[in-house]
Amino acid sequence: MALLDDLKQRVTDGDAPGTVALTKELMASGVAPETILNDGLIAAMAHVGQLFESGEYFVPEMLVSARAMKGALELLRPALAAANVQAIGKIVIGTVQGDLHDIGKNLVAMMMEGAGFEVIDLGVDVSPDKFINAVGTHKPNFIGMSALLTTTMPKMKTTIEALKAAGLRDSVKVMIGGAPVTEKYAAEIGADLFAPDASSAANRARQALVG
Ligand code: B12
Repeated sequence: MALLDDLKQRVTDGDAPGTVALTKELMASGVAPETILNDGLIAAMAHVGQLFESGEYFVPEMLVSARAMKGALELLRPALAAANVQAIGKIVIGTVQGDLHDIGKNLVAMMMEGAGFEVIDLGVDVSPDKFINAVGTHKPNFIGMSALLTTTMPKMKTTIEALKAAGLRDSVKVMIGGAPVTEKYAAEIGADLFAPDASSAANRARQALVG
């Protein structure tokens, strides 16, 4: 679709006002929010990643693209997270220590909300201690950890170890994700659940809860 291609281009160019305007136009013309998200915004960020890998883009370009995407996500948020009357469970979510990537984590949070979860978002660069404290305070069913860097992935394991040391490991299910994270890695570090994307994250969490 021409408008979706246009949207991808705006995100790639880091044109925030253009991205927001086109997202509005697509929504008004009845395109499903999931289509705008997957075929427009996420596809564009994958392309930005390739441009970074090939040396055409540097950090500032990635950043302006990310900002453009965030603006559009705010618009899609209500449509993606349709109102649910009563929370079916609670999740504490955050990006692990040393890692500032939050677009994927925010999407997971949104889809969780849409699936009826109460979401406590700790933000980025979340230390194991901060996760532990939040588990103690909020008593969630799940803790969700996101990592986008191979160098920060080990913090997921550190956090699981810290949960064990605090005697809290059995009180929560640990769910992990992020581009470099795999099902195999989840098994290796003793996480309970892995999901490759935001919608399957919400589905798997709901399934784990209701069976
Ligand atoms: C945007 C971006 C940035 C932005 C982040 C802005 C922001 N607010 O998030 C900025 C410019 C800040 C940035 C900085 C850096 N980045 Co960067 N960045 C990216 C980029 C282009 C896109 C990431 C993204 O948002 N993708 C879109 C979202 C929707 O996808 P996602 O995050 O994977 O999330 C989905 C799933 O993984 C899953 N998921 C995510 N989290 C969770 C959590 C749970 C619980 C579950 C179940 C599922 C789940 O669901 C999500 C939705 O479907 C990627 C390239 C790429 N292809 O990933 C590089 C990339 C991740 N960055 C990279 C690098 C190297 C860096 C820097 C080190 C660069 C530098 N030299 O400074 C810094 C590190 C800063 C830091 N300390 O964190 C590398 C990492 C390489 C590696 N192997 O570790 C990548 C892969 C680029 C590359 N190809 O080299 N980056």
